[in-house]
Amino acid sequence: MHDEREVKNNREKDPGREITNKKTERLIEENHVDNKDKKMTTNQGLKISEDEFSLTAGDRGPTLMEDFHLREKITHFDHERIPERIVHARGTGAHGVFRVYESQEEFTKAKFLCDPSLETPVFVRFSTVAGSRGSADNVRDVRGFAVKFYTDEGNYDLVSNNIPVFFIQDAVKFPDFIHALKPEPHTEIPQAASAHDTFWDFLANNRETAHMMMWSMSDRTIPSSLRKMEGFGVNTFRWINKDGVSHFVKYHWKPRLGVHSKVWDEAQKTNGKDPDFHRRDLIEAIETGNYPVWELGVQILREDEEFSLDFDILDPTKLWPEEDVPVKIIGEMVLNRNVDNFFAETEQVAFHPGHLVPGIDFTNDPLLQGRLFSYTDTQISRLGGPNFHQIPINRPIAPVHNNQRDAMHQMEIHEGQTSYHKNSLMDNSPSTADEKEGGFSHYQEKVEGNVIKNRSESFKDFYSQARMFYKSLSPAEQRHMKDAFAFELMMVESESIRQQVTEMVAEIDRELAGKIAEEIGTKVPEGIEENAYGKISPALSQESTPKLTDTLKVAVWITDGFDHREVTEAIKKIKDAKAVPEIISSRLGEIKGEGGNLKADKTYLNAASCLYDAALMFSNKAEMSDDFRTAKKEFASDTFNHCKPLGSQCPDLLGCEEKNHAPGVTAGEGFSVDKFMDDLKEIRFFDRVK
Ligand code: HDE
Repeated sequence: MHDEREVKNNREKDPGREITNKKTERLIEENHVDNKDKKMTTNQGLKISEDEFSLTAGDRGPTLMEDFHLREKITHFDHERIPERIVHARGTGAHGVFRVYESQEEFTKAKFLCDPSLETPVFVRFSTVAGSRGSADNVRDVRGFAVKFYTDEGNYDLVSNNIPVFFIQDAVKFPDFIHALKPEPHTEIPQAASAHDTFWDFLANNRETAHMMMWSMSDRTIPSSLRKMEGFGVNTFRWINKDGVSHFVKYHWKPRLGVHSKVWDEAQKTNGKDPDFHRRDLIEAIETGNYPVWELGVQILREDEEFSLDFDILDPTKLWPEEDVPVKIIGEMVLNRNVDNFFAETEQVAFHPGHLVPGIDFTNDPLLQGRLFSYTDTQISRLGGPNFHQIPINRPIAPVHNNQRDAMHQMEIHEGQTSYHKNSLMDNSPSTADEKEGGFSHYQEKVEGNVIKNRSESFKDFYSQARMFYKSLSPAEQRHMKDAFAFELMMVESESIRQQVTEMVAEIDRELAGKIAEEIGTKVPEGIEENAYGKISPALSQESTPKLTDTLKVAVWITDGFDHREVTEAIKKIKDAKAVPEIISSRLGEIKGEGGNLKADKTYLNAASCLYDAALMFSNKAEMSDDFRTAKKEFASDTFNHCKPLGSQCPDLLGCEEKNHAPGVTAGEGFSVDKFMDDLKEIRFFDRVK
């Protein structure tokens, strides 16, 4: 509403840019440039007297080469773009802080995980995987969830996704997988979508993808907000305590607001109405002081428990069921500051799963090992050379001293005669640090075996956990998954691929395969036996997730002549529930009510149901255009079909009386704002639409 808006437009009062930490203070002190009230200069610091006209010989004569300002300005512009990320090109970032609740010294010596008094600055970048930098936010895709901790012992990067498993087991297949996922090479179609032949061809012919295929077709790949996604480290990591004892670790980020998703029709419409939906949602939440919060959780296994589960814990296509290995919540991350410059911060940030601190180490997970090579390598071409760690957003707050020198874009001036180890001229500086002094030492794992190019037998059960995931979902989630499969496969042109995928799904669940087959014209052949795995993991369903009304966006429709007391009371109730009302009407500006006026935030032309979490629609008191009526009906109908809470004073917006009494609807005669507020607490009514 207006008060929040005014805050938003006033940078001085914007809490989203006020809050600082050790890292952002440094960025502000050392790197921020403020142009306000300054004179314009060239890049050499020369003041410029004219920036509208090039230097020409005579009024209408030729432009002169000696106009160095023109040349410098255009040259810089010509080189403004850098290559986008090979994957995860589309993203958005924010600053924040992390704090551990209590010392984890029993498991790790990482200082930021052992000292609850320490506030560790973080930078987080969320992303989609497949699309280009300018693609839409609400595509069906895995989301990246990369966290850089600026610890006193150096940067630690936890480069996670919003899904706990991955498509492949070995990094050598990553280029193949990404080639299949990205737009097809002969047409560069489709953008940011997996619904095409090569993606599904890859899945059907690389069956290790079965588990992740199910997650991709689940509601997780159409999150309702970046603030409502879980994060998972995916790979199995290792923690080492000060006595050198190692544990296996899986990371989880749990959002305070719970895990929530859009429905597919809503996601597609959102891409049209607001392709920047997710980044806008995150920026606005931080700007209005609604800082997103996640808790960090870990699943921990002792070394002697390595073989205690019914799958290989080094296999990144497997998750550790929370019911078997509980998630221990150890700390909290709050995102409380938006970036000041998207390119300098979000685009140039460089994550790497190999950025470690003492107390954290790798395992032999073959996917992880391949990742360790890839990330630095790709930064070199993306960020123009090996000095990308000197770009402000990437600089650690811990001091950096070594003998690495020169290269493109070197920003440091290293003093002295020596740049080698060992030396006597500089007293052997910089010197190495032993463990007591904070030096990193690799975990001394005992390894033996023959050199082979093969995969362990223990990685070869592709279907059991895929089945467990499907069977753990609620009926509504299962229905959404079936619909997702059907949609994606309808977009696949090759009948053979559609058939192959149907057979692959039948290995997981014959009934699901049958339902999909019915919609896409394929058959489930006799002889395919579905997997017999019977385990269920209730934690995998989103149904039992926390449901909070905080920050839910509620569309409040009014027209001239509205009852001021009635509407303001409703708005107060929405605000009391910590939700965010926005007034929609026929025009911007003051809407004249009985007993007082209210300002409209949006009109029927630039508001759409897919951009809101619920709608409360008061009757039209004034004569309205046909366009307005149509838009209002469409808004109500989408709110209904997307299973969101709906309150409508008019009895006929939904087109039939039966719908007025559907779950989560209060409309017509029985219309009640209190009932609407109760419905809001449920967030969605998925069983409303079958
Ligand atoms: Fe990545 N991944 N990845 N990945 N990944 C990149 O690095 C790679 C994998 C993830 O916001 C790239 O800087 C390989 C799993 C995120 O900047 C690249 C393999 C997980 C981001 C790369 C994987 C991820 C990336 C592209 C398989 C979840 C975005 C740009 C062996 C745990 C980070 C870049 C950001 C980015 C390689 C698999 C997460 C090409 C080779 C599993 C969140 O280096």
